[in-house]
Amino acid sequence: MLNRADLRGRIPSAAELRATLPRAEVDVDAVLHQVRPVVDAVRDRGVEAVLEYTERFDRVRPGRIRVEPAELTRALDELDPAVREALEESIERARRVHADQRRTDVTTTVADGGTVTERWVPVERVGLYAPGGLAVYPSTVVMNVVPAQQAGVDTLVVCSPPQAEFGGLPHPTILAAAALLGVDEVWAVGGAQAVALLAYGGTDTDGAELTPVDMVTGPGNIYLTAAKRLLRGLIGIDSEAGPTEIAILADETADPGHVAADLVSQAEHDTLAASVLVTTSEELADAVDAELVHRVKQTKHTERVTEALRGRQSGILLVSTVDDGLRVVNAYAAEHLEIQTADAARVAERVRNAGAVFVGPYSPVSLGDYCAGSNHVLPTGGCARHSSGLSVQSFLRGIHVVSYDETALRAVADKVVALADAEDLPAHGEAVTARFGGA
Ligand code: HSO
Ligand code: ZN
Repeated sequence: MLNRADLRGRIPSAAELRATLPRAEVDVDAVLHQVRPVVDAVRDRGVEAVLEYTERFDRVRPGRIRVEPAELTRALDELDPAVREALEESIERARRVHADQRRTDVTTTVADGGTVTERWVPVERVGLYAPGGLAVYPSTVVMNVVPAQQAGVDTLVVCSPPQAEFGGLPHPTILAAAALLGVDEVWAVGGAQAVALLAYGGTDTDGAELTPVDMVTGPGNIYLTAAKRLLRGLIGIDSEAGPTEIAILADETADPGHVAADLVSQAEHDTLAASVLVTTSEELADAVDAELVHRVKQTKHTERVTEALRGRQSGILLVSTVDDGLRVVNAYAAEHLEIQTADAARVAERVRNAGAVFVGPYSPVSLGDYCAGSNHVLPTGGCARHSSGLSVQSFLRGIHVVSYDETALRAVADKVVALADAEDLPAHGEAVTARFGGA
């Protein structure tokens, strides 16, 4: 049921690969003109504008949008105990991995009396967007909040769209996840208006204040992404998340049932999701295809999965050797890459471009989505060639602290002057020589 391309016997160029396996395209620029008035209205009229857009887009008009602490507690009390336990496990594992990402300040003595210290300072206020509607992902709340908390971010604000069926509150699982994580500032606001409110701040109908944040992370639809693009600079943003992708590099030792199950698992997210199998074995390809037919029939979201698997962005690529397969997956730079080959750990060491790598038959992507301890906010659309997933580092800034004494400055003064003169910026040099009796 997947498209197939035969690349055996020749190594495709990167351009050829891109043509063979096109990526789903989401044209964010096309909606910027629709989003700009929303952002401007929230900047100019605050919560009043937020409520108007909420009524229009979410078809609900909450009396106030700041969620009361009691509502968070209630959502947690009413959470299914099995889900609570699973979320607790997910949080605990993610905390362990992300705690190890914390950075320590480093001081380098550059010259006698001259040091540069790199101080790692967390962002002060961060807004996290949690979508509502079809994609209610408490796991994504975990994956955004945990690294921010481990980085030492002072204040986290969660925004999630109000839902008419929950009395104008965000989805209760989102509230419960926030409560479990110890986030107590939650606002019932969604879409572009949420990003604008986070960026500009505002006052609720009952006087509660949302102080502007420094950075906004979290996934959302094209309008949310457009708002982030418009506000980038005023606020920091995470990378733009496109449709999810799974690539599997497999040889004849892989279990076709597992491979098919994993391809379906990510196709379930979105009709534009990409499920790609790169394999040296035609028998495996045939067996996976046969398994897919059964699985797709049985799975809950048959239509969505079928559309994703049949899309131009999904397919099977046959390659001659695992080495060629590595070339292909490195060129593709998938958000998620599974290695299901003999000696998978050795093959995985040679992966250069991927958001996250899942090694061997017992490390499926869905483990990473929830409970591996790794982060599931990962670069899509080939951005894994130059970017990493969300981590503690995403919420830190490295500030260079320069401290030279008189002797150290004097020792290097002529070099500063030479470079300043070479750039025709003599006042730069004079700022140094002025300290030593010069002009
Ligand atoms: N696979 C998605 C994350 C996710 N999966 C959330 C389930 N819930 C993008 O990495
Ligand atoms: Zn997923």
